[in-house]
This record gives sequence, structure tokens and C-alpha cells, in this order.
Amino acid sequence: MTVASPESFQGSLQPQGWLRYFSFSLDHKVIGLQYLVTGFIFYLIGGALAGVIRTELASPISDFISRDTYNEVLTLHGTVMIFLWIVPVVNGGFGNYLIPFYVGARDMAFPRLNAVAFWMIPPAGILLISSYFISGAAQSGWTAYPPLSITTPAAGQVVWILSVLLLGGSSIFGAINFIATVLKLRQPGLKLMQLPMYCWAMLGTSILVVLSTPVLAGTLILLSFDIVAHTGFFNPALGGNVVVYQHLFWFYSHPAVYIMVLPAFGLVSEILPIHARKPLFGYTTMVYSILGIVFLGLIVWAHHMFTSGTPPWMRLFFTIATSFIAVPTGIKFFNWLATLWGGKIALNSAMLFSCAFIFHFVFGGITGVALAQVPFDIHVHDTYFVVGHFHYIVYGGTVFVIFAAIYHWYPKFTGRMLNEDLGRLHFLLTFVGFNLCFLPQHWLGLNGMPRRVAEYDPAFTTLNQASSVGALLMAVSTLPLLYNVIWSAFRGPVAGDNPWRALTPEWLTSSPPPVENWVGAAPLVHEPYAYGIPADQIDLDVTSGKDLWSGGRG
Ligand code: HEM
Ligand SMILES: [Cu+2]
Repeated sequence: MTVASPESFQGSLQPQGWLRYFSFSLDHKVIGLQYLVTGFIFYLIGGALAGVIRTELASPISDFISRDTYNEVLTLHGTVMIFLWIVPVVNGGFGNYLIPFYVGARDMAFPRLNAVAFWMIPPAGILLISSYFISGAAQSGWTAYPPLSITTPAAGQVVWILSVLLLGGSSIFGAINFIATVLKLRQPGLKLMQLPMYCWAMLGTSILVVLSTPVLAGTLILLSFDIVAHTGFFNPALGGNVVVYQHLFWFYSHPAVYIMVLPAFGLVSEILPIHARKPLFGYTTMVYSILGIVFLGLIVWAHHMFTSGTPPWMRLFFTIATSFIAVPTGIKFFNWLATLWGGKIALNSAMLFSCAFIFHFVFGGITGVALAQVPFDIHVHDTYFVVGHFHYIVYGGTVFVIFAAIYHWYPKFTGRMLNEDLGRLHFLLTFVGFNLCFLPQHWLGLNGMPRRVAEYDPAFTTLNQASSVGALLMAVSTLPLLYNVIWSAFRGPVAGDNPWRALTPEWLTSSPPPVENWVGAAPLVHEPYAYGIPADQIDLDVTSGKDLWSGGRG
């Protein structure tokens, strides 16, 4: 198969201009931005919920909201942040926008399926949030562990399950499309080992989605049977087994970490070379480490269950397998450092967020390896140490990369530049706020403060207050970002086609790009990281590609 034929799916009936963004568009760029904007709205909602949580936790007694409400808010916060913000944005958002460019295609392999995948999200999100207002919202956390999820008031929990099923379906449709696009829509002559790293990351992620999300879906369907039809799959009172639920749940939800973080790895691997003006170091090892992470990610789920009566041999297996993930991850870390090493680094907002990502991710990775060790895990299980750890991964890792990516690709999305001063202010507030919010939680956990509670021992007050002040800073930090993104769309300096003098193919067309991505023939796509390499030494199979890339090198 070659590039998708334009006439086949872009009917002339499609709305034009900004109206496109509110329509059932089949253009991958429109769909990508629809994902990004929708995801950002949910981020604001999830963030407001985090604000409620941290306000409650600013004092040891439960005085701001009731304990039940706390559980409901906590459940909604976790679910919104994971299923409606990070997963859709790093996969659907940037994936849809970038992947067709990176393989030299005019759209995704299945444009209609793509639109369906996106349009499942807003109703699912509305359903989820409305479940809060149904009598008895879900209270059992984003993990929905039985027996709690079976015994707490039912209506909200069932709606919660429906919503997560829809979001899982959306994610599977998206993944099928990414796999087909990367494998089948590549330009003739473009080898897999020449693809930008984000394509590999999305290939790996999509494999994880396709293998693990159906398991979550099946599990949640059984759980809903337990709730509405009083079957006994997971209900101990009816002879069911709650540990089976945990195995099935974590078979999806451990890989879910990589469904969030692998695309972020991919995005950073695109951003660093451009702003350091050096090729990505160790391309081949970067590819194999993604595949290694995919494989290991699938076989380590039970490290979440060390305290669930797991037999010793199993604990040993899961400790060793989990610890091994440090190897491919470490390879990526050192490759990123080597990419920066000796580069002409531009310390702009995109670079600042990317470097902070590396720093947070290493820290979160190290506490992760610590958690994989059974004796340590038993000590800190279900304490704030875990909350600190995973927020370093999901926020310090993934969300920082989302911000870096917004600063990096905004000129392509809109044709205008973001304001760098506001960007740096946003970075400063986010960086300080984030670390102030989540670093103290490691000490809280080590000293025994349990997670998922609205009340705590007054001895933990000071560190919790520091954490809440950090949360406030994070809330404030979204203001410069919002202002910047909206103001610059109208008033920002015009960006031109390729403001970063980048080499990847999305920059070889106008900003914003036309429908069908390129006017006329698609340019040939090759060698995305050839900074500093003399033109005659670039290994190009297709000679016309040479002219293409020499335009950007400098
Ligand atoms: C966008 C990134 C974020 C993601 C993916 C995320 C995810 C989660 C998840 C999955 C939980 C666990 C919920 C549960 O146990 O059911 C959680 C809990 C929590 N989050 Fe976030 N969160 C994010 C951002 C934030 C922010 C910005 C704050 C604070 C400003 C925050 C504060 C909290 C708190 C205090 C808890 C309660 C922990 C507990 O009691 O177990 N989160 N988050
Ligand atoms: Cu895990």
C-alpha cells in the first residue's frame, strides 16, 4: 500500500476553517487537536479535583469535605487524569497529528475509525463526571478493587465502569490505527529503522494497548455483573476471589504506565535533538529498549500485589523481572544525556520541560526499583510513598513532556509562536510547585502516612501543608499557559514553516499544514536526526531526499 489516496475520504462537504474542529472531521490533524483540547479541558477538571483533595489534606481532620465525598473526589481525580487526560493526549493527540507526517502519508490508515475513536471520548467523559451526581458516586478509587466496588452504592460505580469501557474501546481503535499506519502507510523505501523515534514508541505502545486493554474490559464487565446481577466472580461472600481481580486489573494497569510514558519517551526523543542540534544518540539501542520495555512491561504486573498473599517464588520472579526494566530505561536515559552532551542547547521552554522530565523520571524510576524490592514494598505499601512515586512518573514524567511538546509543536499547529517569557514562567511555577507538592510525600509515606484517607495523624501536618502549597503553585502555573496558548493563537509572532530548523517531515510543509498535509506530491521522508552530519555522508537511498534535508541543516 502507498500513501492514502486523498479523494477517497476527504469529501468536499467537510466544514472549513475553525468549524472543522467542532465537526466529525476525518483529517488526522484536526482529530489530533481535538484530542489535545478535549484532554486539556479534562486536565483542568482533574486538576480542580486535585485542588479539592489537597485543600482537604491541608489539615489533619476532615473539615472541608466529608469522608465519603473525599473518596468520590479521589476516584474521579485519578480516573480523569489517567483515562481522559494523559492517555488520550500522548497517544491520540500527538500520535494522530504526527504519525502520518512521520511515515509520509496524507492521513491515518483508517480515517473513519480514527474519528470514531476520538468521538467516543467526550460522551465517556461526560458520563464519568455525571456519575458523580448520580446517587452514590464511585468511591473505590481508579482501581475499583472489589469487594469495595461491589459493596459501595452501585449506580455510580456501574456508570464509572461503562465510561471506562468506552475509553478503553477508544484506545484500542486508536492503537489498531497506529499499528496499521506505521506498518502499512510508510512511503516506499522508508525503512522501519529510519522512522523517527516517536513512531517506534507509538508502535510499542499500541502493541501494549491491543494486548492488555481487552483484559481490563473483560474484567470490568465481570465486575459489573457482580454489581448488577449479583454473580460471584470477585465477591468473596459468593465464593468469588478478589485476588483474581487484582491479577486481571494489573495485567492492564501496569502496562498502562507505559501506555502513558512510552509515547512521552518518543516525544522527548524528537524534541531533544532539535533543540540541542545533534542527532539522537544510539538510535538502534533506543528502538530495542522500547521493545524490551514492552516485553518486560507485560510480565511484571504482580509487583502491585506483593502484600496480597503472593507466594514467595512469585514475589522473587516479579522482583527480578521488574528490576530488569531499569536496564532498557537506563539505556534511554544515558542516550538522552549523550544527545545533549556537547550540543548547541537552546534553553527554551520546550527544552526546560524536557530536561525536567529526565530529572523527574530518573527519580521516579529509582523509587520504582526500590518499590520492586519486596521488603521495602511491604513497608511502604499503600502509603504516600507510592503516591509520590507515581506522580513523579505520571506528572513529572509524562505531563512535563506534554508541556514540552506543546511549546515545540504549537507553531506547527497554529502558525504562530508561543511567548517564551510566559513559557519560562509556566515552567518555573510548574517545576517548583510539582516538586514541593510531591517530594514531601516520600517522607510522609516512609513515616507511615496511609494513602486514600481524608484524615491523618497531626504529626504529618507540616509536610502535608508544604504539599498543598505546591499544589496551589501548580494550579497557578496553568494560568500563564492558558493565557499564552489563547493569546498567541491570535497575536503571537508568525512562525513560518520551520521555526526550529528541524529535520522531521512535519516541518517540511506550511504552518499550519494544508488538508492532505502537502500541496502537490509528498516530499520523501528520511534520516530525521541528521544534524551536523555533512550532506554527502548522509546515507540516503533515495537521492531526491538529499535536497530535502539540506534545507534544514545548518
Ligand atoms: C496529570 C497527572 C496526574 C495523574 C495521572 C494523577 C493520577 C492519580 C491517581 C491514579 C491517583 C490515585 C487515585 C486512587 O488511588 O484511586 C491520584 C491520587 C492523588 N493525586 Fe493525582 N494525578 C495527577 C495530578 C495530580 C496533581 C496535580 C495533584 C495535586 C496537586 C494530585 C494529587 C493527588 C492526591 C493528593 C492524591 C491522593 C492520593 C491518595 O490518597 O492515595 N494529582 N492521582
Ligand atoms: Cu506496575
